[in-house]
Amino acid sequence: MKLHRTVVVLLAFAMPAGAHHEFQTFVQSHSGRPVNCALCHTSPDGPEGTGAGQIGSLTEGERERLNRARAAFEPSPVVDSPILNDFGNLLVARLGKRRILELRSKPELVAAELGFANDLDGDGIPDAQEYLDGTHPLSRHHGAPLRLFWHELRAHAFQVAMLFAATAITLYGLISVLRGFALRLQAHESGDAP
Ligand SMILES: [Ca+2]
Repeated sequence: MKLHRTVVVLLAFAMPAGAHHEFQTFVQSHSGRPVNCALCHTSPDGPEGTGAGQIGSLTEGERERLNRARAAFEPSPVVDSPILNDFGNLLVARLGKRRILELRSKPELVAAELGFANDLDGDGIPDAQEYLDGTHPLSRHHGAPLRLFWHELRAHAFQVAMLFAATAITLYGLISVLRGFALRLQAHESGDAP
C-alpha cells in the first residue's frame, strides 16, 4: 500500500499539471451537456498556456501557491491553487490529490465522495449534483431547469402561497359579483326587480 502511494505521488509530480480530461469526458457523457475546463480550472482552456489563470502567466507568489496545492496529496482544510477555481480547489481539499488521481479511472465516484453538502453558488443545487448534471457549480444561474425551479419555489414558498390566496380571494369576489348581477337580471326579467 505504501509503495502504491509512493508511486502515485511520484507520478503526480512527474506529470504536467494538465487538466484531467477523464472527468470532463464523464460529465459530458453522463449529463449530455458540453463542459469545458472551466468546470474546475480558472481558465476555460485548461491550465497549460500563458493566458489568464494559466501556468505560463503565474507570478512568483502564485507559483508558490501552485506548488503548495500540488503537494496536497491528502485532504486538507484549504487548497488555494491559482490554476483552479473554487470548485476545483474544493475537490482537492476534500478528496486530496492522491484520490483525485485514482478517480481518473472512476470519475463517476467523484460526486458521492465529495458529498452533497456544499453549494458554492448558493443556487440550491449541491456542487456534487451540478458535477453530475454538467452545470456550473459556480454560477447560480446555471443549473438543471427543474431543480432551479423547485429551489426557487421552496425559497419563495410564502410569497407564492400569498399570491395564490390573493388570487383565490379575488376570484371568489368576482364570482360573487357576477352571481349578484345574474340574480338581479333574473329578478328583472321575471318582473320582481325593485
Ligand atoms: Ca449550486
